[in-house]
Amino acid sequence: MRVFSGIQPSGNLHLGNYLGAIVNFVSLQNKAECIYCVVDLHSITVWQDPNKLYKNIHEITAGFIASGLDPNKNIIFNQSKVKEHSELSWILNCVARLGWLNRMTQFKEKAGKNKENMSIGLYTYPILMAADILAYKATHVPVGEDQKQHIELSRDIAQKFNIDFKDRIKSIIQKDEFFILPKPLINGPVPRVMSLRDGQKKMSSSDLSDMTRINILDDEDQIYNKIRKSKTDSDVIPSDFLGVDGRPELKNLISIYAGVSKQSPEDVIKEFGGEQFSKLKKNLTDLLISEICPIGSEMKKIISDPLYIDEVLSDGAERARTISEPILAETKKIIGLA
Ligand code: AQP
Repeated sequence: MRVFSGIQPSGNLHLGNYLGAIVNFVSLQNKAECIYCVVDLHSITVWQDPNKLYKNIHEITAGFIASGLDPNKNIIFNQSKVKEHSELSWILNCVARLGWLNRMTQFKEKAGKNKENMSIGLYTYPILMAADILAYKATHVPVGEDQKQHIELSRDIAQKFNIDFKDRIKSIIQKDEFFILPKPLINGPVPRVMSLRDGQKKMSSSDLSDMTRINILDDEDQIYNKIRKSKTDSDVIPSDFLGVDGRPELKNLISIYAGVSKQSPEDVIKEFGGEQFSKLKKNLTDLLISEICPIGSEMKKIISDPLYIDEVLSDGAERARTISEPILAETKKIIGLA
């Protein structure tokens, strides 16, 4: 079992990243060989302030370590330090089909009506993601639910490569398949955390309003304010989970509460059934402060030691390259470039 996953350094590491992905990263480190990447090349598919990007790369790295990832046990690095990602991405651009990319819903959602003005990188983002995973022949990819379609695309690309170059693969490595078809692991405590201001939209680092998300670096007052002002409706809380249907903001708060307290949403609903939102919000605030603030404090400590973070990233990149270099070299041989 080899695990690969990444987080963009687009600023504001948030509760969605934590509950959808990072909690799972931490539990996998004792079960598998894990490679965790700060995907900086992905982040520049939308504008990033160059004065802040390197600081954001440091922040995500600090977030990984503060959440419990051991940089000795896991490979932690930033994507742009390992050139195999970009090189394999170009090769996979030539394997993937336009029709496959046209079906990617994340591009449609992000581009909206403005797609002519989006970067080409944003459109081809899922192919770089396939290269990230396939460059390590990762078997499992822990992600939030929003990335499911991209992992399916990675599988399609791997499969097409294996079919297109079947005879070469057989003669060069004496196997039927070269790339492994990666499996998504969408089993974090909350696979899709929604915005605090709109229960139909996912919590995201790129949302212009900071009130939509809990950042891992938020202090107690910020968490208190954001939960207090989070959108709700005027009905009381039902006693049965079926009663949350059609009430996305309630469902989101209950799911977050359940994910952080390690209970089922059904048990949480029983606890708050018949109550006003104020009680749920108060208890959720206390719970989030006790879970998130210690990680945020640890993150700040790590951020204050940039030399240490640079060491972690360089060491990780070196270790990552020992895996991805030979895989890219074989890929080039198979397609006839070497
Ligand atoms: N709201 C979320 N709920 C559950 N999981 C989430 N993830 C992100 N948001 C949620 C998971 O976190 C990992 C890193 O994702 P990312 O860096 O793409 O996410 P982001 O910080 O939220 O970035 P943006 O700006 O919002 O980018 P897009 O819109 O491209 O995702 C992934 O495993 C992701 O599933």
